[in-house]
Amino acid sequence: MKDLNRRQFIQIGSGGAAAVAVGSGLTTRLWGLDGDPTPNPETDGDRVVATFCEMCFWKCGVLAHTKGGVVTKIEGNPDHPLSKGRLCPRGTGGIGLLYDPDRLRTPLIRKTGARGEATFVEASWDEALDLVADKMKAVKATHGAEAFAMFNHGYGASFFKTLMGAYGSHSVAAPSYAQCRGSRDVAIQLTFGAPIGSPEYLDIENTRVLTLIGSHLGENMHNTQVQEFAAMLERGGELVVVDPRFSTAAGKARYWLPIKPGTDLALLLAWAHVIVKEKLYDAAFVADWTVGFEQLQAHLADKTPEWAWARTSIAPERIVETARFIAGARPASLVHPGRHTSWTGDDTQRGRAIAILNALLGSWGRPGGIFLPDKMKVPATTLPPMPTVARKAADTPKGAIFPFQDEGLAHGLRDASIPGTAEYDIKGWMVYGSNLVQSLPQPQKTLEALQALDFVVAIDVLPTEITGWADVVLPECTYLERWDDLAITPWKEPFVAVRQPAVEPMYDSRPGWWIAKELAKRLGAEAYFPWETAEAMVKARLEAAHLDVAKTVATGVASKGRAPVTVDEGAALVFGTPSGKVELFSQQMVDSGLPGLPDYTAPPAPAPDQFHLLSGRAPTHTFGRTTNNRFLSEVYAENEVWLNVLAAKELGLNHGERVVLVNQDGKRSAPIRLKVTQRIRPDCVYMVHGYGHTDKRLRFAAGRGADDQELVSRVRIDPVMGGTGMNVNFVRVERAAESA
Ligand SMILES: Nc1nc2c(c(=O)[nH]1)N[C@H]1C(S)=C(S)[C@@H](COP(=O)(O)OP(=O)(O)OC[C@H]3O[C@@H](n4cnc5c(=O)[nH]c(N)nc54)[C@H](O)[C@@H]3O)O[C@H]1N2
Ligand SMILES: Nc1nc2c(c(=O)[nH]1)N[C@H]1C(S)=C(S)[C@@H](COP(=O)(O)OP(=O)(O)OC[C@H]3O[C@@H](n4cnc5c(=O)[nH]c(N)nc54)[C@H](O)[C@@H]3O)O[C@H]1N2
Ligand code: SF4
Ligand SMILES: [Mo]
Repeated sequence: MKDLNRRQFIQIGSGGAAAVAVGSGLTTRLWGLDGDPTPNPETDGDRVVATFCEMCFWKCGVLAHTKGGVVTKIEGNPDHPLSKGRLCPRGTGGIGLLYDPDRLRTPLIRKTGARGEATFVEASWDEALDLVADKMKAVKATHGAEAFAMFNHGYGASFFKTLMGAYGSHSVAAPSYAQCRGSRDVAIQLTFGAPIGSPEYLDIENTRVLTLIGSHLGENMHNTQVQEFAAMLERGGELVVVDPRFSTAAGKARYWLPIKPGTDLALLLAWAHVIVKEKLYDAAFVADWTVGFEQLQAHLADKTPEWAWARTSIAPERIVETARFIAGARPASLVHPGRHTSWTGDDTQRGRAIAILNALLGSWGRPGGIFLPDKMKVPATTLPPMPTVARKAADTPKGAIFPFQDEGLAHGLRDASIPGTAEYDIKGWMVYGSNLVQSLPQPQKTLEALQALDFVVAIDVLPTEITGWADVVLPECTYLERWDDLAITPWKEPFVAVRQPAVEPMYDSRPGWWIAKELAKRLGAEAYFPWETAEAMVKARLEAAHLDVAKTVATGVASKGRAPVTVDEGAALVFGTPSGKVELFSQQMVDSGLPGLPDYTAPPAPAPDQFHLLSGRAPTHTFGRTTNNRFLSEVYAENEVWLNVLAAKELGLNHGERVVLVNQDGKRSAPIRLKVTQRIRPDCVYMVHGYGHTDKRLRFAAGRGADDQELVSRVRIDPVMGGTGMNVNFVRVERAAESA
């Protein structure tokens, strides 16, 4: 298909309106229909709306400039603590989503053909909502409400969670738990008895030594962290990067440790060994605030740098040197807990080792470490009590228990939709803002489940793969066209932020609140949506919190200013663990039949002709969410697979040619361009996740690059919380047929 040029795109997107300007973090351009390339700050916007971003989940405050009913520019809100006036490129590129010519425009109903053949007809909202409600009632009557599952990602999901609760189902899960941050969250909770937060409570700007172990800040663009990271480096802060790949951050690091994938736990234990043996730890913090130091010391006795060397391939003297370097900066020495940590199945234990290191460094509650956030008090909305659900959720396999699982498992609900595998079968899905076909491992199971279900409804903004598998597609308007619930964020300066529309919903798309309330009406649950609009709800909540409604809506944010968030400022240390202390040794884990201290087990290894398959992020994209965004794709339109020069030479493959990856189970990727580089270990390949879209309605992204998920046919399950370790797949690299 011929790509639309920019001018056509703008014509389609804005219905011929005057001008669309995009200022990106990288370049600032104005694309006027009259061809005028000069931005004019005086006349750029005639209205500025303060709202928050949804291009990823960080929720930065944005100012959307509009003119003549068209969003012309998106900037960072200077009053918002997460953006401080700046956005990442994806945030500024939100215009490319709003005016994406491929947006879902009207409700769709599958009329003919099998599910997945995408033979839809346009429908009215009444028709579509009636059908969804009828199907939900039918599942409830025959199988129980809990046999209807909901998958979600993103802030707008809150209304649909309420809807599911009111309907009587607790079968609710997000891939952003078991496929993302769940293991890390549980590890921090087990050790410190407190959450790490999202946004994480990391005082990076004051850190003296930041250790990134598989956390690729700079490519992972979480705005506040990247800003603080830059400030920290400017101030002379130092960086230790542990990554099999020479990441953007590695380029700025004092030490880059190209670790063998899946062996982080060995390095973490060896670092702790050195820090304990050489008495480099914060002895006062350990004595006053931790339990289990003796057990830890005994556990670490044989985890020597030499022991770790054999496992990680990092030389012992490097391990000793970096341990001393890291400890030398304590307590302003932070080992970043990461975010996406569903890697090898021992991920909660890996997270525990990171938590233990931070405890040894005394960085909890200290400047440059992990701060103790404060939160604004906004009374919770009073709703009628939710109906109780008799059966436990079906998200774990028959008989299985993950003792510290504290959210739903998305892959588990998927598996339970394949008849006969769980305590009871899941029969219907509601999918909000989650492209399960690309985001869940073992995609063959996702397709199997999708074929077995009685009913699937997808609520989305774009025709991504999951919508092609639905029976009914409900087009939500984008975040720039709707009110959502207040964001109440615990932070250094606690704040509440308002999401409100910059422009009216385009086409026949509707806000999530309206969709959820209309469904609730049809399901006899309207009492759970007591306001006419989300706007009325937001304003009522602001009033209940005694905040100035007009001012908060105008500025997009209300804060009560900085609270004491470190011990040095007078904040108190409180640990919500059973012992009330930091649990270096975890009795709770032992009581659940798990090791009380992180035990290293060797990860599965590739065959001699295979490579570890690793994935990550591109700075200008939020995985598959933005790969159809024409503005953002100007920078990185297609992913590539990184392969070390030596390996490429051995295979006779050249930079730039197309290859296919074939995994241990014979699964093949789409053709993908080869990037031959010295910046990765010779036993690994790396690609950015979120490419290789297959739905042709994504006219820009379809067929560009490859989807790593097609190669994730194996997982290793984390016994602590049920997460899916996905970095246990190995691939061969073959020349693609067409370029052979
Ligand atoms: N192989 C592999 N798998 C992974 C990862 C990986 O790196 N590799 N990463 C994992 C991680 S870290 C995560 S967090 C998960 C995320 O995976 P998902 O839960 O699937 O989340 P997204 O990819 O953000 O979902 C994108 C969907 O939301 C839609 N959308 C965007 N904005 C809106 C909106 O305002 N309203 C509605 N209704 N829909 C909207 C998009 O069009 C798209 O269909 O994937 C995980 N899966
Ligand atoms: N621009 C942008 N930013 C994003 C996102 C996005 O899509 N785009 N997504 C957001 C989301 S939802 C999440 S969860 C985060 C994810 O971002 P991160 O928390 O940083 O996690 P990953 O993407 O898993 O990290 C990938 C890095 O780990 C390295 N790695 C792979 N295997 C190993 C290993 O065994 N050991 C070590 N030490 N390193 C290894 C890879 O080479 C890569 O550099 O990013 C967030 N920020
Ligand atoms: S980090 Fe970027 S994409 Fe995410 S909310 Fe902030 S500006 Fe938006
Ligand atoms: Mo994530």
